[in-house]
Amino acid sequence: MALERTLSIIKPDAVAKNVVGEIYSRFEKAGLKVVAAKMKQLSKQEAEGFYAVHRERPFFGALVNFMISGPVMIQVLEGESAVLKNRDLMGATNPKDAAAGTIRADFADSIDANAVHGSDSLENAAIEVSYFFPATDVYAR
Ligand code: RTP
Ligand code: MG
Repeated sequence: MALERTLSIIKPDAVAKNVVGEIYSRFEKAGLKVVAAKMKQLSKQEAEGFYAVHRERPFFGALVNFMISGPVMIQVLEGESAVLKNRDLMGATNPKDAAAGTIRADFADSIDANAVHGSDSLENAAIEVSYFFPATDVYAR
């Protein structure tokens, strides 16, 4: 087990549903600490850059449009095996496939409006954290 950091985004649908606190509570109960956070309305360019790995996929335009449809809550989570732990808390990409008790099972409406983003590897976590936060805005706790 190793102390890791991962990037989490509470997407526009979940911010609009007013469940930011509910989702933070799940992070905290699982032993993940919020070590950086900000609410932000992403520009089209920022959303396209963030999801650039998916730019050739058929759902890219819909994904970008959804991510800029309202403000998002962006946070860095720190803890033992934080990358995998956050992915477990999130559940499967499509809420129809998400296990009971996961964030997506409880709060997501569809594969597009699926409540949360989480880095999928330690390598991508480092890239994604630095995409949104300068090192001085991430607080060791
Ligand atoms: P995320 O990056 O947002 O944490 O989601 P993920 O790893 O579970 O899924 P990923 O494959 O990275 O896809 C990114 C987002 O694109 C949308 N998507 N739509 N229509 C489709 O087949 C499809 N596949 C993916 C989802 O909103 C997903 O969260
Ligand atoms: Mg992903």
